[in-house]
Amino acid sequence: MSLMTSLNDPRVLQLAQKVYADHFTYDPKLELEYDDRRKKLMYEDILYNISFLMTAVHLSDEKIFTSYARWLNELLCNLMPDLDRVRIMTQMKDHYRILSKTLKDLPSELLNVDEIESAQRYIQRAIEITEEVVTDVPLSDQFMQGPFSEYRKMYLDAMLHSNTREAYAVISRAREQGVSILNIYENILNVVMYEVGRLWHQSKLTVDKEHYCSSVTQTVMSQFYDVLFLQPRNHRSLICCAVGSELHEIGGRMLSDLFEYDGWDTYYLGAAVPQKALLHAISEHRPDLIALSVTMPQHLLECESTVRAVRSQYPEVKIAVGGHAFKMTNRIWEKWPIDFYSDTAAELIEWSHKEFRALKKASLANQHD
Ligand code: B12
Repeated sequence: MSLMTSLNDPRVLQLAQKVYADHFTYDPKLELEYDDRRKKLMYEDILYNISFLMTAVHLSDEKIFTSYARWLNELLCNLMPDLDRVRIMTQMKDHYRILSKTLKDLPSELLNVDEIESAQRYIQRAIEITEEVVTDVPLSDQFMQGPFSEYRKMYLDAMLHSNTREAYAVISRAREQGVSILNIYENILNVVMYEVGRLWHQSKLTVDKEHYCSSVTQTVMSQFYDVLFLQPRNHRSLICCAVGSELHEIGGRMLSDLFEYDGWDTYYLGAAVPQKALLHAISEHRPDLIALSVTMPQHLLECESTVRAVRSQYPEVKIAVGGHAFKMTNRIWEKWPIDFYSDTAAELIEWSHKEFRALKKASLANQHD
């Protein structure tokens, strides 16, 4: 009896047809996700998979099959960027399980007991590898290196596996192990979110996963609210918001939280705040400082207009701007009537200490004159 390694072998074709049909019965969602072209490719991939498995079994070399499993998974992630990596992992694991079940029913003249046993072992190993490679995406040096990189990896890994509890737990552990809120925000959550953006840009992450990571990060940040609002007050107040139709709101929230932790009374207005609404909030709260956050460059014009409106109506209020969009400009903020620009919330806090100490000194000196 010839070995079942050829793609044209009628026994391989029969096996592939059964695995293919069983998979659609097992997972009806595939019908929605796979058009005719994808179905054809899926069938071909099943044929290849069986052929690789049989080759590995006959040569007693597990790696032939498992390295192919790794390669195939990556290929599918690149070919189907509309599907989440976890969804592709699930499809592949289902495929291996269905293949495993189908092999068990094969007549013994096709594969002997030892061969079946090896095939099952290789399939099991392919399932494990498929689980591992969900997070097997090229990560940037900035993400991988330096302090807190272990926390970053664990946090991202949990989110890529859609494991909200674990993501929350990683940050709780960091907190218990003495990592400061500032470091958790700036050097763990912030850097991970930038990595999320990079992975999305490279089609390694779907839009729904990007939304999920944002939502998890906001939930995780809320675990600090017990201490944030219990700090001694410094009698300064801040309004922060994202301008225009800007939907990116995590940077502004982080900044507000860190100011709250520094003793300020903060009013975070969130994303997409109309200029009129901001001006109204200023008239109500009379803040010492406003911080405007911009992520997408197309909202910079609106930001400039807001800066000028605040400056003319409330000349005494200090204005700071920041966010990802400014990094993509030729220092545009230098042309605007603002008091401070920085890349990070921490630098603004540091600046505010000096600035408001100097203002306090000046006002005390005036009182004595
Ligand atoms: C999460 C995210 C989203 C979420 C936002 C959810 C939410 N509730 O906020 C969603 C899914 C909605 C989204 C949508 C979009 N996004 Co988006 N998104 C991101 C992502 C991955 C992370 C943003 C983030 O939270 N970062 C973490 C925070 C903490 O960082 P930060 O905002 O920069 O803030 C820090 C500092 O800048 C500073 N800071 C912030 N504000 C201020 C203010 C002051 C005064 C100071 C001093 C400091 C300061 O303090 C913070 C801590 O240090 C980024 C990647 C990235 N590079 O940022 C892409 C990214 C910004 N998005 C991008 C794009 C293209 C989009 C979309 C067009 C399409 C899409 N699906 O992604 C839409 C547009 C939405 C819109 N109309 O605004 C691109 C922008 C590319 C470009 N050249 O402009 C990025 C860079 C992804 C990428 N790598 O390509 N996105």
